[in-house]
Amino acid sequence: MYAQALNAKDAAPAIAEDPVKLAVFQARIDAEEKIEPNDWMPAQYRRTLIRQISQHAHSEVIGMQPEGNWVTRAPTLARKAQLLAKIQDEAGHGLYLYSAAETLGVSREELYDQLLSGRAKYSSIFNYPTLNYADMGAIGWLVDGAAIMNQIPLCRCSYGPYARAMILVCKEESFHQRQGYAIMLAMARGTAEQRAMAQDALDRFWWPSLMMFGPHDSNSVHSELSMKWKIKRFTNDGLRQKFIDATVPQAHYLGLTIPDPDLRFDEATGHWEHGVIDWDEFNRVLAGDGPCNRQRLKHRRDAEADGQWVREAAAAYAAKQRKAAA
Ligand code: FAQ
Repeated sequence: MYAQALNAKDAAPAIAEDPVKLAVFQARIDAEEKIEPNDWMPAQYRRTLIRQISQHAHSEVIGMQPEGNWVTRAPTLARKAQLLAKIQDEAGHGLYLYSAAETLGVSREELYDQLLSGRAKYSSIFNYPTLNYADMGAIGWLVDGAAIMNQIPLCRCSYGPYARAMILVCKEESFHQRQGYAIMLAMARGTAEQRAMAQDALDRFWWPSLMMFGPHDSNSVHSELSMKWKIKRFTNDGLRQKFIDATVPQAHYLGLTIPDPDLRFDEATGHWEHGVIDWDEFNRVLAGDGPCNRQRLKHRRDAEADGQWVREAAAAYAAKQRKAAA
């Protein structure tokens, strides 16, 4: 019942738009003008943005859970404080992104409802468990690393509020990536046991991180239109390749092994060629059947229910203040 929707089944049918307005809109996009909330835009542009921005916001919110588990277990006070600050940043990104989505005429409550009912997707990566502290390093290094690779081009997204939100988000994600790499470096240079933990974290997070970039281009439902409208600037495979090219040398520097026997550097193209991604696993996770999907949504729903009295108290207090001021 609460499985994440597999395809764009919630998408409304295409609306026939005024061809003149559409041509003017496309010309503005082609001229690299930003589209702002009160500007005319095709219904499908609006829908695509609401879908992508809200999925992004949900990812930030659910993405706090795998790390939240480790705040009390991080090895030193400094490590706990760093992890807590990172998680707090993610909450901020979620709120910022919900605000950007609201500029498109959808309410935050509606978006929350889509998440809690399981109708909305969030990034597949957050349905994997975090089993040891090195996972905090791997998440910062790989998950934030993949997030930045995907989000730097979004700073040039044609929709103004989303593009501007991405500037702050990317700055913070870069910091997260570095703190994650610093954890990996400390562990890779530590005891044999710590090195083994770092390798184990890389082994478990490598392939799910590659899946963050979305399906193979040939199966990407939205890429063509999103590229035409400059919501996306690169295809899923294009960004995945950039991430691999940037990350493999970083793994070598750590002295760790990427868990892909087919990984090889192609001198001719200058790219690292990778093995086959397990798309069945990706589709299973998207369909709600990953290792932690149920746990993540249950936790989120419980938190929402636990916070109900706070929202009610705040609303009652605001009503009292209004009455007193009247
Ligand atoms: N997981 O046609 P496409 C972070 C869905 S933030 C789940 O290629 P599109 C920060 C896709 O939505 C991470 N679903 O779709 C952090 C679509 O479903 P729909 C999140 C996925 O939109 C770090 C269907 O498959 N980042 O990590 C995934 O053109 C550490 C067909 O796919 C963003 O959201 C997936 N991996 O391209 C927090 C960035 N991939 O709606 C805590 C913004 C695809 O038709 C700790 N989003 N799907 O039912 C994007 O750039 C794009 O939406 C893509 C997908 C590239 C994710």
